[in-house]
Amino acid sequence: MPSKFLWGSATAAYQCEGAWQEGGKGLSNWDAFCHSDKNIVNPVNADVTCDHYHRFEEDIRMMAEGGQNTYRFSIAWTRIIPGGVGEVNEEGVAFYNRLIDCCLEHGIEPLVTLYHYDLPQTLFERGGWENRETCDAYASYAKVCFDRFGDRVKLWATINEPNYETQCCYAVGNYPPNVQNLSRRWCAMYHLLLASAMAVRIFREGGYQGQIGLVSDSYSIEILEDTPAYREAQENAEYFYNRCVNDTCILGTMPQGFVDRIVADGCDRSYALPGDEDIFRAGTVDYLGVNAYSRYLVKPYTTGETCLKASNTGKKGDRSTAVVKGWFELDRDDSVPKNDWDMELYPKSLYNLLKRLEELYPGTTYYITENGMGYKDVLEEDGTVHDPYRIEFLQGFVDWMLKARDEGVDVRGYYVWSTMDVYSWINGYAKRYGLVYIDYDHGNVRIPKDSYYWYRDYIAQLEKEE
Ligand code: BGP
Repeated sequence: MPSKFLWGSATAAYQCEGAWQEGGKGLSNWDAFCHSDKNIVNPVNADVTCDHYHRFEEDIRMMAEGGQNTYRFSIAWTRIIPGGVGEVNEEGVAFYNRLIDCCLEHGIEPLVTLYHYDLPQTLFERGGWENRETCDAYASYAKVCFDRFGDRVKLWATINEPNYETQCCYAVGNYPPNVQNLSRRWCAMYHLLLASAMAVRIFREGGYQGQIGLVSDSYSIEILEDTPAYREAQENAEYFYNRCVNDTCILGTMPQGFVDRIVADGCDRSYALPGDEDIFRAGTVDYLGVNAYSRYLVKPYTTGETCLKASNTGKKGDRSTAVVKGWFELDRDDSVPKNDWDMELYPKSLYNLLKRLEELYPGTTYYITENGMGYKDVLEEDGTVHDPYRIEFLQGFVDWMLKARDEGVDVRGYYVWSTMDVYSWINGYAKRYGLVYIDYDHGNVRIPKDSYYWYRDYIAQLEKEE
């Protein structure tokens, strides 16, 4: 187990690997979606993207040279078991063996996510996460990964963002299968959480060494007025965005306050079977991975049907909004700066969140598994990329994270999203998060941004002080 604080960065398979039809890989739901006529917001795909599949050695070398000692990446299920269930694809196993070995050769601790949005298309066509069979398929796939990579990987994440993924897939409807139906969303989320618990149980029963957690997009839920109605909206939103996931994987039971609310909405919970409680209880995590981008500002529900909208165009005025009937609405504070995708730039949100998590789940271990800022970065003629806005953003989050740690929250690592520029779901390639710029038009050349050097120097400085 790493004893040092981990400083690194993160990616996900679909977003960075490319090589979508190489190495015996099967088709994923994102391959299919991005090639379909439903992909209308930014109709591009990640067939090649930054070509990490062929260039990971260069990327990992740059991470090491940038002072990073950990890399969070995800395994594409479709490379390991191309059909979702059945035959293991040895070429896929070999690829991740090379990737893991390369990390270790560079002194980089791998944190491996087993599932980050890309589901085998075969399973997607059978109902995806709405179908309980996907949980069993996932559990078998997880076991293959533990068996093949567990001798070297000591940090695992079961699932990336059960909240955000299902919100996009089944509430906003901008990710496949492009549905707007909260009951279906809760069913898919339930299965994601159950699958995670199954994998944790296999991990423990198999005696694999290391830590296993779940990565949760979690938010500081804030209000602008301190009234009973606002506080109630805040409580509802906390169930809606955070506690449905975090209580379940940390405490081993779905919170009653959440279950009561969705049942009151008429949600049919026949998918919750006897015996599941035992699986959840046996599947609690060693740590919570926190993907921290911003807070949610909420106010009391007023009127209208449930409607969630994400800002995906990068155009000013394209706003993220949410009305959840009977629960809350999103509020807005125009005095807080936002990026072109309507995301608040509010670093203190991480401190507020960690303090709140510590109240709810005292003594839990955390890794900040993602934190980053999307921006339309510019490559200058002299081949440099100046991103002072990102440095300011990241520095702010890191400072607030360290303050929470100094006050006793057990945070053990921090990952910038993303290691280099990658495909951004729905948003395409204009929205860049990387510490390293990818020149997509000129052979995917890698160009460290100012933030890359800032991060390198910052880590070195901290290590000197220790
Ligand atoms: C998280 C995802 C990442 C990444 C990031 C940035 O929700 O786990 O995969 O994409 O958000 O989001 P986006 O690319 O939508 O701007």
